[in-house]
Amino acid sequence: MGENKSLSHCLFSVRMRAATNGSNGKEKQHLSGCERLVSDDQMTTVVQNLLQRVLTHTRGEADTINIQIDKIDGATIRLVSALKIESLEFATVEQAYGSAIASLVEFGVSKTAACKGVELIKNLSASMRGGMVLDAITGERIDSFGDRGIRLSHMDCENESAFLSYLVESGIGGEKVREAMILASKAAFAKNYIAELCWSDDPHYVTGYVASKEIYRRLSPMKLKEDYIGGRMFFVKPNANLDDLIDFFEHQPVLVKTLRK
Ligand code: PML
Repeated sequence: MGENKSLSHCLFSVRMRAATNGSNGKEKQHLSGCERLVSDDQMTTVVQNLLQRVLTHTRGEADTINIQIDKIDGATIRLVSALKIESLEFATVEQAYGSAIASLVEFGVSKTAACKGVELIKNLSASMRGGMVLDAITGERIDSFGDRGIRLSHMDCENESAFLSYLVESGIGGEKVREAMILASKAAFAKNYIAELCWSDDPHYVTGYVASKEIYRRLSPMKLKEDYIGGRMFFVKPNANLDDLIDFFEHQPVLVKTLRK
């Protein structure tokens, strides 16, 4: 599982968000976001790549694109291990939900909480920008951030080519899974974390996942094509301190490493 080492050199957190601004009768809406933790010599290329991504995402045309760059002291960055990847395919969404619930129970979530979790995402009326936090035993939602949820930030892989090789060797690839794996590996390192459940808001992307402190288990299909609603939730121990969790998720810089370079 994770490690608690730090880096000697500083990095830069590059974050980009695209949104509609609510003008011309349109709804004000978050469209997409992406981020990296990179060295200064990679910054220009990374900004260009992220801009290309937010300009070509599938959720509509952006009115506003925000780019934020912050210097990160290497001594504050923690290195954590990438989760082990598994992939399961199902004939129907219902079978995938059943498997998600069984996996969550295997990871330590109660059946009640696992079922509530699936229902909560299924019944969302709009996609969430971040994740909900649920008590892993009672299934009660313990954050009060509504549709926004809690966003994970300040994370990346430690070595891009090693990380991409790790994904390819696991039979997968692409930006979505790259980002989801980094996010899930960071989240798994949080104190009092038990598991995560997620599926995408991308109408063309039907694979979702459940994760534990060790495993990233991909499940497909977790929704039907053309469905614009997705969400994410974290199941935590009943005694988890929400402020500590939010602080770790939002502010702790983390690099995810694979075993080989
Ligand atoms: C998202 O779009 O944020 C969720 C991506 C889920 C990726 C699942 C996978 O392919 O492993």
